[in-house]
Amino acid sequence: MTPDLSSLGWDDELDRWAAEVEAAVGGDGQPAIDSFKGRVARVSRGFSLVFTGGDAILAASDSTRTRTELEPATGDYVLVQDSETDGPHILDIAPRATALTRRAPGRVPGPQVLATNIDSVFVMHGLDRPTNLRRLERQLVVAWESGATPVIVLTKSDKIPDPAELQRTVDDVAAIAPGVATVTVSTVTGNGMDDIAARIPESSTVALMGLSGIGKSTLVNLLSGGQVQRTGEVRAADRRGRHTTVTRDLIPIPGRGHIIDTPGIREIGLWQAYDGLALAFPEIAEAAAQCRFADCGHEAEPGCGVQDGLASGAIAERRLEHWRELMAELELQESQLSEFARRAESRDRADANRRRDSERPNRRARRKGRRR
Ligand SMILES: Nc1nc2c(ncn2[C@@H]2O[C@H](COP(=O)(O)OP(=O)(O)OP(=O)(O)O)[C@@H](O)[C@H]2O)c(=O)[nH]1
Ligand SMILES: [Mg+2]
Ligand SMILES: [Zn+2]
Repeated sequence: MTPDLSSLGWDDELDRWAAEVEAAVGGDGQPAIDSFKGRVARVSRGFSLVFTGGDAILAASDSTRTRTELEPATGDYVLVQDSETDGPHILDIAPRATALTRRAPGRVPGPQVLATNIDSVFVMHGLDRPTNLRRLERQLVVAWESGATPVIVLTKSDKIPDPAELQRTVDDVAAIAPGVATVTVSTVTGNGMDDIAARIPESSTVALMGLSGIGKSTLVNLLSGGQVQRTGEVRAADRRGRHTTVTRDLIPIPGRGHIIDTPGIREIGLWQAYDGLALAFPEIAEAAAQCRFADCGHEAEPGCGVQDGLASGAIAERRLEHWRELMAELELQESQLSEFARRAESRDRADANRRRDSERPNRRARRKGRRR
């Protein structure tokens, strides 16, 4: 049995969406189809595991029978249609309230959706390794861009037994995360577990993000009260995890909401995350809004709010440098995208020309034939 639909977050709005889809498919307002409402709990090899409130079902999502261009992602609300001949398939995916998206690995710029319909993102860092503020800032950009609320979770707090040292680390991290709560947790001592649980209210969904080996799945197991996720040792030599989790899984937390556990990602690529960048660096975004020129480069222009912020100490030099780098990454992506679009367009045009050219001899042949 899977959690009931309302605890999976299914609400009236989704009911209305489902009714519209069924009416459109059935025609004449007749829901002529046999369909289930559900939520995608895992995607693997072209199949989605769907929680329906009753049994979990495996549904295919192929382009011919699905009414949407989207590929299902863990967290999606879906309608599944059953067919006697081919078995269940995903009929449609509901509009996503939020989506955690990164740039897909590879040369061609494109998005990869990691988790959808989430209320918050736990941006996680393990206290068994040095703090990397730049990595946290990058992760926060991605988390904010999702539309959900980021929370920084520092795991393995038992690794820093000295309370003063632990507090210093928390303060350092909190300083680069304006407006974001920072919490510590240990699955060994139980520190912070109540706080974490309180951040997963009933029928809400939290996505986990962070390096391999920092204890994401261990936390999920402890909260869910079972060994639902496999966990792995960290190599002592370089503290690297072993990429134990390989799929993105929606896991019910009894009496609470759901967690989407994810595989560790070393360097997360940004995907069109201008809003996320502004939210992760609010002091810079606010200062830039004060600049005299809309296209201010924040270098030596007169009336630059960002330079004023640097002078007053409201903006830290290091933060501004990183913000510039991330902004440059987004702008490069944008130019790559238009370059790819331009190339695709000229390819299409060349194809069309070739088709026309190859038709020409036939036309000529036909004309010749008529003349004869
Ligand atoms: N000391 C300490 N070790 C922990 C804690 N939480 C988890 N670990 C250990 O950290 C190692 C990695 O844990 P996992 O839960 O598999 O890590 P993960 O983040 O899910 O890793 P991936 O699935 O590879 O992304 C395991 O050996 C855990 O026992 C903690 O609070 N304190
Ligand atoms: Mg894991
Ligand atoms: Zn400026």
